[in-house]
Amino acid sequence: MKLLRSFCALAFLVAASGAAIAHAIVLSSTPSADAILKGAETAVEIRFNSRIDAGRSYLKLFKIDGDAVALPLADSSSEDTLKARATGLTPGHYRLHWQTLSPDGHISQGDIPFDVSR
Ligand SMILES: [Cu+2]
Repeated sequence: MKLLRSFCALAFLVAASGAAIAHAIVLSSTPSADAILKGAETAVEIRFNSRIDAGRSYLKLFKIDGDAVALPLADSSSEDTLKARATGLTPGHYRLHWQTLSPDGHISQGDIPFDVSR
């Protein structure tokens, strides 16, 4: 038990000292959190504070009380941005779920809620 505890402390120290290659944090997003959109389509773009591994990242769009909408990643010209296009949107509440792998080997994930209005 003592060994396990000191291992965790070491892992924490290693993680803390790796702050220069920190895991991905969202700097900005389209749609922005709690945005209210109109129309059936929107560009999706999430920019992170660091380079991300797009091949090990994904976006999923869920409609609250509805079906998940597949959201294939589009080619992004910059290494810190995930891009996609959401189509077939109908009015309601949505949750954009993102997951990505950053250079420090950490998986980060989060949700961006938004609404589509009539
Ligand atoms: Cu990290």
